[in-house]
Amino acid sequence: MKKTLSALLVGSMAVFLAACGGGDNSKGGGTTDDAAAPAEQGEAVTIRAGIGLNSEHPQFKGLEKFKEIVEEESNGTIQVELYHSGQLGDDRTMMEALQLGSQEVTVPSTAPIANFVPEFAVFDFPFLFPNSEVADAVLDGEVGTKFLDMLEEQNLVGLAYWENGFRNLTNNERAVATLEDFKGLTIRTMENEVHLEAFRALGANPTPMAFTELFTAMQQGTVDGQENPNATIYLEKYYEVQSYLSDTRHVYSPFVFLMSKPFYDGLTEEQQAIVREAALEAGKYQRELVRQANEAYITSLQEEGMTYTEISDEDRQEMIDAVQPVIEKFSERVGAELVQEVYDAIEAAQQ
Ligand code: TK8
Repeated sequence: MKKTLSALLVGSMAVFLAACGGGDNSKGGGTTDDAAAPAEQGEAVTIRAGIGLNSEHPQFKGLEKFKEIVEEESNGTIQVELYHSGQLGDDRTMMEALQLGSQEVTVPSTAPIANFVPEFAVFDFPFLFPNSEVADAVLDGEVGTKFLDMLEEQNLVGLAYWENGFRNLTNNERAVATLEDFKGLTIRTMENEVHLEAFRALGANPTPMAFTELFTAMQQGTVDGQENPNATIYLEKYYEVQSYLSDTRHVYSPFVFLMSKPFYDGLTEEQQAIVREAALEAGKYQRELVRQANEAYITSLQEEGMTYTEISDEDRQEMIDAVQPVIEKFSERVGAELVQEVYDAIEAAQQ
């Protein structure tokens, strides 16, 4: 399928270039010393970008923006195909496909990335980022770049941070307002040890599960609840199977725009610059959309019948205290120095 497609694209490129009076569509490779426009270098390539969320989510809108920029800037020599709702698999499967070069782009949360690069666990420390602006400053700054660089060893290229957002708890048992209220709730978590242990420390009974299986698990009552940003809760229609929403904001979830390294390495330098720029540019747009959505859907979710519970500062502090041992344990695993760099960057961003 892929071969046929790219053969077709190369074919039509040859026709296009001949019509333009060009003629050199020799294979690009990693570098080129040809100063011609991108459309005249390298062979036409296709990026298949897949995510777990559906096509209404700002994450998909961000991918549409990425597609628009890339196809325009490359004069169509880079085509982008978009897949949503886990059409290409769950986060882990898609990341593995990127490693092998059988898929080009995916945009997972940092949580599943920690199974590939353990240091990423730090970004899922509960209550780490105070707000999105601080997260932007840290992730877009030196510290964030340092983590993106670690992905290369795993055959992945991290092009940009996007935003999933602050995660909130939903469940079917009770309005969760206090630490006590977590007790015994069976909560689906992402496949990440920090999340697992944090929910255990809060007194819940966490069950790690791929996102693609979550709706059915809630519907069938396999789990009492889950946690995700409001945009996901609303756009995935979790209100149809969940009654209570709590403003726990227990962790900020960054998204990372990942590209297959074998694919990236095969692009010309100009093509690499185009996808890099586009991932950042589309990310700015995506962050704006998702922030508005996460805020606006608080009302929408109540209109859909969910009971909304705010958490008092005092109760939140009890939750923060409860997960402290988990943060200490994983700080050791990540490396105290690296964790300190993250804390320092957070502090610097708040000045
Ligand atoms: C979508 C996931 C999802 C994440 C989760 O593929 O698994 O709960 O928040 O949005 O990345």
